[in-house]
Amino acid sequence: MIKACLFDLDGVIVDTAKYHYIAWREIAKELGFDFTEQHNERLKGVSRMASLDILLEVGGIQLPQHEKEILAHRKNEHYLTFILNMQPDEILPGAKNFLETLHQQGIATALGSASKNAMTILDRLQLTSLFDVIIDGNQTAKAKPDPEVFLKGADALNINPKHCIVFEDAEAGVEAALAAGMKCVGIGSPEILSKAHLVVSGLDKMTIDLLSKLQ
Ligand code: B16
Ligand code: MG
Repeated sequence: MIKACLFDLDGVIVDTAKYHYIAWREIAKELGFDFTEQHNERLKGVSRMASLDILLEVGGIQLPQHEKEILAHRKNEHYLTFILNMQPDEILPGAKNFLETLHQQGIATALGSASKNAMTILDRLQLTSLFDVIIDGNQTAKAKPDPEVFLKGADALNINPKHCIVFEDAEAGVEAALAAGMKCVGIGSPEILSKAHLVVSGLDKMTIDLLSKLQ
């Protein structure tokens, strides 16, 4: 029986990857190298500091920890200038509707995101009230594919993981859901998300009927 749905944020509810990309590209430019959209793919679902490590690897640069922290902070300041201007029309197709349907059906909802800016983003999109529980990068120590973020979500909802379904766009996120003992719906390409129990192109393709078939 499905009692809760847990959602990743970037790539499932909203596309923040494009803003992460502009901000990281600026940091790479300051450091003197190109950071392409293809490189950016490697940052999806990855924490801020781990993203910086990937960027520095691309540029072949090594820096001491305190300098890395300054760069990560600067990237975030730049990223926030975009995030603070986001509008509800940037919610990905079907996401709001599906969250509302779950509430009508009495199915609990949680956010499970690596982002430390998740609360700001949900507020800008006017979606905060549609989540019963929000677990983000401020409450987790271990990154996906570790199941921590989703287990904390289920725990806060007081629902057994076996009654939970996770919606994820990143391979590491799908692995985290499976490691948590949950079912997973992949959002995106079936080739990349082959470990998910079901893959759809977006939440606009999800229905309660499809959910119930996952039990
Ligand atoms: P922040 P998700 C992730 O969001 C992004 O996909 C990833 O690119 C980003 O580095 C990470 O959040 C941390 O974001 O710098 O805002 O803390 O997919 O886990 O919702
Ligand atoms: Mg994601």
